[in-house]
Amino acid sequence: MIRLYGFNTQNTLKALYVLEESGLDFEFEYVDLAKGEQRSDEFAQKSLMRKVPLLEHDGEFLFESGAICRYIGNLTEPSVYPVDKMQRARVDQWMDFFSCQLGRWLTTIFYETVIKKHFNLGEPDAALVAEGSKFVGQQLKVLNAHLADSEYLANDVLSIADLFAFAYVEQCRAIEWSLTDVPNVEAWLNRIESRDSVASARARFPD
Ligand SMILES: N[C@@H](CCC(=O)N[C@@H](CS)C(=O)NCC(=O)O)C(=O)O
Repeated sequence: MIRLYGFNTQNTLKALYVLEESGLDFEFEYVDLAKGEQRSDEFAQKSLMRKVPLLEHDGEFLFESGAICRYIGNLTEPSVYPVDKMQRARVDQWMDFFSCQLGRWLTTIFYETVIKKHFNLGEPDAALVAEGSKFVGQQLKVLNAHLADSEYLANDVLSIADLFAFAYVEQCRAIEWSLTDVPNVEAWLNRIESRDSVASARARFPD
C-alpha cells in the first residue's frame, strides 16, 4: 500500500504529480499545516521531521520530496527515471538545479510574499525578495535557453525532473512573475500543466 501525506504546497505537489503520472495505486492523506496537524503525536510516530510530503509504502516511511520522487520513479517506467547512468544523472542534474537554485529562489519569494500574508506571519523581507528576484531572473533565462532545443528538461522525454520542476515554476503565477520574456519556459509550463496527472493531483485537495 502506498500513501502520500501532504499539503498543497510545492514540496507535496512534486511527489503527487510524480505519483499520479506513475499510474501506481495510492492514497492521499491531507495534512492540514494551517491546523498544525503535522505536529500531532500520531504524525510524529511516522516522521520525526514532522513535515510533508511523507511517503508510506508497505509500512516503511520516506521523507524529502526529491527522495520520494526518485523512489516512485524507480517503481515505474524506466523512461521517467532512466537506468542509463548519464541519462539518470541528467534527470538528477535538473532536479538539483531546481532544489538548490531556481526552485529554491522561487520558493523564497513565494514564502515571503504569499505564505507570510496568508498565515499572518509578518511583512515580506524586502532584501530577501530582491535577492531572490535577481537569481530567478538570471536562472529563468538559463532554463529558457535550454528549453529552446527540447520539450522536456532531460533526455528529450518526460521525466520526474519535469514534474518536480513544474511544482516550483507554477509558483510564478501566485507571485505574479510574468514568463512572457522566457517563452520556452512558458510553453514548457503549459505543456506539463496540460497532463492528466496534474489535473488529477489538483483534484486531490479539499476546496
Ligand atoms: N526539503 C523538504 C522540505 C519539507 C517541508 O519543508 N515541508 C513543509 C511544507 S512545504 C512543511 O511540512 N512544513 C511544516 C512545518 O515546518 O511545520 C522536502 O523537499 O520535502
